[in-house]
Amino acid sequence: MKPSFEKISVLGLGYVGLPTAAVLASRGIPVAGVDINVQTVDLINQGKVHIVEPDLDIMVRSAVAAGKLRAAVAVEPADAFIIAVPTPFANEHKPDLRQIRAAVEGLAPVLKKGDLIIVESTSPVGTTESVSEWLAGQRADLAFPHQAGDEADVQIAHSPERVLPGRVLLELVRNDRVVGGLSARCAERAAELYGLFVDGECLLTSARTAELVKLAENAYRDVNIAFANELSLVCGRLNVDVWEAVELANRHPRVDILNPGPGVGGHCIAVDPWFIADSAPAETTLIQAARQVNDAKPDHVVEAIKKAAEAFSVSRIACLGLSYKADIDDLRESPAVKIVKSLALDKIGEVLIVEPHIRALPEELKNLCGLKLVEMDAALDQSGIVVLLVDHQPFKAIDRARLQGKVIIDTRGVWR
Ligand code: SAJ
Repeated sequence: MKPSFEKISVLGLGYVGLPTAAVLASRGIPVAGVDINVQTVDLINQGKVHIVEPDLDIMVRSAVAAGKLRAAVAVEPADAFIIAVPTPFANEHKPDLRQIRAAVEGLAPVLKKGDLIIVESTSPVGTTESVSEWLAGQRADLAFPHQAGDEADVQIAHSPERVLPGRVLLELVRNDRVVGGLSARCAERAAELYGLFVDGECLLTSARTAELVKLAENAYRDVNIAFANELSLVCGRLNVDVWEAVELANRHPRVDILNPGPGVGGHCIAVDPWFIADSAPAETTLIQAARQVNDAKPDHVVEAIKKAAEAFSVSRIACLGLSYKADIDDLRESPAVKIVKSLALDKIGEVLIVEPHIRALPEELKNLCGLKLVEMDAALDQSGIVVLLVDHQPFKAIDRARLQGKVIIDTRGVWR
């Protein structure tokens, strides 16, 4: 029997698209990856990767060597198109769907009867319907599901990615998958595609529900972290160790508070709740408050560092970690970046930054006075204040004797 998907195209070869393309290719399916970044395309075609994610390099290398994965800047015909481009927010936290629109416009000319399109990018409710409408505007010769339902020529679905950076390859295969179609047939066809590599269950629903479910998952986590962060401020005022308090409260069978930290970063949890707030501003008091609590947390850390620097007349501060969370290289929306930037702008002293996952400071930091990227030993030797911003493995392993006599500000509760 002819295989259902002879060729699959993945648009957007980033943190989600590239692993998805590699996993599909590892199942023997020819995959054409598409990205607007020529360097990314070149690197992948050499069997290399541009992101840090466990085992991804090995998988991409072997998929490219086997001839199953290729990358290009232009879209070519395929049986299925997976859109995994970023959906950031623009001014005033408005969702910016331009990259989805550009991907749709790129694939429209090569679309044919029987094709499947899956939007995996995290999207405001209604985006998948818009995709169908945009396509109809470009391809009047085809019938789309918002017009023709189950009788459409092309199937369109939304299946949000739910993988945790650092565990992407594992979670891509193991996690259950919410698959929302613009029609029942769309959802079934998309589930058929995920059947190629997902061991978890495919849970079929409508596209609108799938869109909201993804946003709700991340908003739920954001609200829980905001609670923990607020508690950390309360504990600071009342002189209670917040980590001990959380640990003890979590021994209650129905309490599960997440960990306080320096703030919430990344391209998902710090962004997605705003997509709900933008669609339903009057109904999202709690979701918006959580965003504000988490966004304000870096300022509290900066204040604590300033106070310590003043109290102990320290002029050199070690800041350990820049990424948005442990053991990855991703600096997007990172609270650690915000904190060192404020320290530099406020001229608190010399800031020695340690980030084992990067080779140079990012654009927004590199021209600021007083910031230096250094090795861990140099930072620890030379600084009077040590601020732990990210709980990377090498920082957890620091011999506590190295920290003696220094002022410690541990935003992750690692050195308790
Ligand atoms: N954080 C805390 N305290 C915690 C947990 C996290 O301060 O107890 C901070 C982290 O340090 C980081 C931020 O929150 O700055 C987000 O990290 P994360 O590990 O919670 O989540 P992400 O953004 O890496 O991935 C999330 C995941 N969503 C959920 O767990 C509901 C992932 O499954 C999604 O696929 C991903 O968002 C996404 O792409 O949407």
